[in-house]
Amino acid sequence: MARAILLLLTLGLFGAACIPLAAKTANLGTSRPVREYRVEAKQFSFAPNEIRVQSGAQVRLIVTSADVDHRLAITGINPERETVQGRQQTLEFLAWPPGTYAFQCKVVCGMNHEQMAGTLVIE
Ligand SMILES: [Cu+2]
Repeated sequence: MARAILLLLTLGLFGAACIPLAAKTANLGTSRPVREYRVEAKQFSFAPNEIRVQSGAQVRLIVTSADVDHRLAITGINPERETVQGRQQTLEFLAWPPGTYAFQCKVVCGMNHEQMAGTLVIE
């Protein structure tokens, strides 16, 4: 009996833990128009350094470099997609939840690399 109760409790907790993940996956599965933004990276800034997007939008950032390799990474947004391909990087993500997110360059690209930062605002 105790085993059965423990099993039910475990299954219940696992199921509750899966609900937010299932909701997030369901959002990603819908087809939305992609909003594309272009960002130019060069020593030692991003242009624009503030990007405003609508919450719920599917966003594609196309980052190009005017000089050396850079890598734009947005804290809290799809960190697994922080990759660099030559001198162009494409980041695609669902703009959710609303808030202000910092982004920065993750490649040490010169003396003032630390200044390469900006803000993504999901409105
Ligand atoms: Cu850099």
